[in-house]
Amino acid sequence: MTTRAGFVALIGEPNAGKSTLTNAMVGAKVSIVTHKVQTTRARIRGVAMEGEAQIVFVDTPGLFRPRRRLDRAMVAAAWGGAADADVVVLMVEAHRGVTEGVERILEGLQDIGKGRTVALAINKIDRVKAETLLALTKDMNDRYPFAETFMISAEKGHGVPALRQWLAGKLPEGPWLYPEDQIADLPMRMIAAEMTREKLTLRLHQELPYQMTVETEAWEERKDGSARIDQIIYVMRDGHKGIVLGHKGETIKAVSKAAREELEEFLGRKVHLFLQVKVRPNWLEEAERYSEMGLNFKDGNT
Ligand SMILES: Nc1nc2c(ncn2[C@@H]2O[C@H](COP(=O)(O)OP(=O)(O)OP(=O)(O)O)[C@@H](O)[C@H]2O)c(=O)[nH]1
Ligand SMILES: [Mg+2]
Repeated sequence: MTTRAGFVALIGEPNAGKSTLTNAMVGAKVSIVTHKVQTTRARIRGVAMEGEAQIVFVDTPGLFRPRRRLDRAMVAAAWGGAADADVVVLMVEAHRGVTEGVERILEGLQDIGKGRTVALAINKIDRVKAETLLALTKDMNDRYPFAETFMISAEKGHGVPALRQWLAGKLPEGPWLYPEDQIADLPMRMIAAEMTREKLTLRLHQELPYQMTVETEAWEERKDGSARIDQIIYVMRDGHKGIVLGHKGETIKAVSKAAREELEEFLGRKVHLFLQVKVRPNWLEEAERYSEMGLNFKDGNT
């Protein structure tokens, strides 16, 4: 049997469902998901098997008009993911159609898409009627020569197996890139930090999720088989620290509990999670924060 292997980059506007699809393809939660935009900050690789093919999905940060250094580094990471991939899948939201953001991505694809298979995945089909889908398919294909269009619901799983099968066939022949049982290519300490960031993002309102970052500071394997994990939540202002802690520490307690439970499920063992909040007004301009997130600090230069 000939084996195949390669990289499939998922790109699209923030909130398109890239991380949801990555997880659906892999069959496990390797990338965090929230209803808020700009959840994913770096490239997250999730590995899926389809017959004799190993598909390495590259979940990327959403593409938007960047303002801050962090935004620019995120957008650069996303386009970089597409440029390094064998196949690119552009995800758009069925109910939003061709937005200005989608138009800008199509412009970028003129370059990055050259010599590369680019497919279109219209996601969240559970939210619209069939007529809308047909019109959107036509509109998008008039604008760009997609190799194929898929109509999917990443969340409900509709169309996901068909897309995976098609992608497998587009990958080059060659040996697998990861051991067959590996599902993610991301250091465990980073996955753990992401889980906490997801729980924080779900609880915090307005701009706060965009002004904080989470890092795993220490990881200790204990003799009883459990793990002690220490994490730092960096915020920019004293007031933010108070909000993250919450009244009588309620917020941080709830976040810590939810993150710990998810970590325990992921690791299959007991976890002791310790969260600390630190005020660091300038963290968005610190190179070390970017390497911890898996981003290139210099990509943020104007
Ligand atoms: N109704 C519906 N919602 C979906 C579907 N797929 C994803 N979502 C929701 O859309 C929201 C965004 O999903 P994500 O997977 O985080 O989107 P993303 O593209 O990774 O977003 P960024 O990381 O911010 O770029 C979440 O609330 C998902 O539950 C779908 O097929 N149908
Ligand atoms: Mg995401």
